[in-house]
Amino acid sequence: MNSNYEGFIKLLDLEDKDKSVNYALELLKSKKVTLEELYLDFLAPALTTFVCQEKEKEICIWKEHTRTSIIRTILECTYPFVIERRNEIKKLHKKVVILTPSEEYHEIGAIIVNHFFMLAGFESQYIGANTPKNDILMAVKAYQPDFVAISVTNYYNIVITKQITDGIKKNYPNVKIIVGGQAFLQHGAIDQISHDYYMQKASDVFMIAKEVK
Ligand code: B12
Repeated sequence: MNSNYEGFIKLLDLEDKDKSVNYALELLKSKKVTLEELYLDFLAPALTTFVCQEKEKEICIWKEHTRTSIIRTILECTYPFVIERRNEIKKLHKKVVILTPSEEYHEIGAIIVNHFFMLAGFESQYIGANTPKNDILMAVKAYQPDFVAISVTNYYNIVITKQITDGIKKNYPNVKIIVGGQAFLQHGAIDQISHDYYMQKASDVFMIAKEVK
């Protein structure tokens, strides 16, 4: 574990947004952590390992929302660092569209994956959370991506994800589908979905970059 993680979590536990944001950005500016480390070793675990104290059960939901809002702000603030890195790397001339399906509001993972695609040299576009099937198909038609990456967290969204991936395969058979997210940790979930790549780690997108180089 990075030694700065503890300091970061202490600020988050205090719900001190200003200090948490400054702390994270300072780690990046001073090159104490890379973007990849900030995303995977700080921001992601700060959410996935968040547990509510027994005595705070009644205020648990808003505490989770507050933390998510702080992490979301930090994530968006890292965008200039992503642009800077992207300008230094070789472009792959491959387009990716990233989204979460309708009723899927968990989007921090999808945004992180979008940044990873950019860092790997893809022309990457995050088109949002809770995206209806028809809007996804219209986006594929308009944007003509080489890949569509879908992030699914809730297992009950596997049904709509199947309809979306079947629709993409039927209408745009050359578009490769990448799926990932916590919903696929459920036994059998991935077997229901038309896909070309199943990846659990955001950093796995670098493997696709190697393939298309
Ligand atoms: C924050 C949060 C929310 C926020 C989301 C805000 C937002 N703007 O995103 C809000 C408050 C909206 C929310 C709502 C709900 N949530 Co919630 N939420 C969380 C929490 C605490 C963190 C999620 C998160 O952002 N993690 C951090 C990211 C970075 O991790 P990640 O998504 O796993 O992504 C990583 C990898 O999976 C991977 N990845 C993800 N997608 C993809 C895609 C590709 C292509 C690739 C390559 C990789 C990849 O890369 C990422 C980086 O490592 C989790 C707890 C947990 N254990 O995760 C619960 C959790 C996900 N929520 C849960 C539930 C049940 C709900 C609600 C149903 C609660 C309710 N009763 O209302 C609603 C559902 C809303 C909906 N319809 O979607 C459950 C899900 C259980 C399940 N799997 O079915 C969890 C696990 C909590 C729990 N332990 O019960 N939630």
